Amino acid sequence: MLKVTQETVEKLVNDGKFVIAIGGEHSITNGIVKAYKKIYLDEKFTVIQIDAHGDLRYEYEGSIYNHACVMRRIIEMELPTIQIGIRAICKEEANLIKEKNLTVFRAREIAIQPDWIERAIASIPTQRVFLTIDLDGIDPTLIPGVGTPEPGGLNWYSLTTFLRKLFELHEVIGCDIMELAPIVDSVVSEFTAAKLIYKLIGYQALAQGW
Ligand SMILES: [Mn+2]
Repeated sequence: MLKVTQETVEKLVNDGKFVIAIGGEHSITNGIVKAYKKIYLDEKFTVIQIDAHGDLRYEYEGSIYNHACVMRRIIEMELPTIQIGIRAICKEEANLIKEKNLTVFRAREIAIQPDWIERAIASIPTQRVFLTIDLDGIDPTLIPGVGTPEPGGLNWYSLTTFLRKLFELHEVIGCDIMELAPIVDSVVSEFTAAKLIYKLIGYQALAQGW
């Protein structure tokens, strides 16, 4: 499945499309990022992850392609990462963050330090970025329909202000929005996710002068 995802994204990007992938289990991001890694070869890009969880475990529930491992696979691809909105990590992940000196903007820090946006933008080491949004990074009162909700998280204006700046100041080569798990009799999560995609299209259009 990851291979098919990779080939599909590669084809779309090579056709000149700007891809916004939607899902789905967060491990899908592995296939998508591999496509960009192949297209951009040795030109580095940073993977910016908005997420409640570190997703840095080596393996989870018997698979190295579990949603809890997606960023570990990306670090193995030797791409720089910035993690934003994190508020749930295990010991293994905390150790890896220390050992590899990974850049993490925790949800609590985001809530109380409004200058996090400037600091996060300034911490990006490359001009090109790939953006992966796990919807559980956002406050679950805005998007309750996710697989693993966590209290806290980014609010709408904090998130969109950051994203707007990111698209303005960096070249976003692609993005994905993952982990939507609809709730019966509510469209709040789907609507917010759709609105977020609409925003991303707008930011890219502004940045690229479409
Ligand atoms: Mn995730």
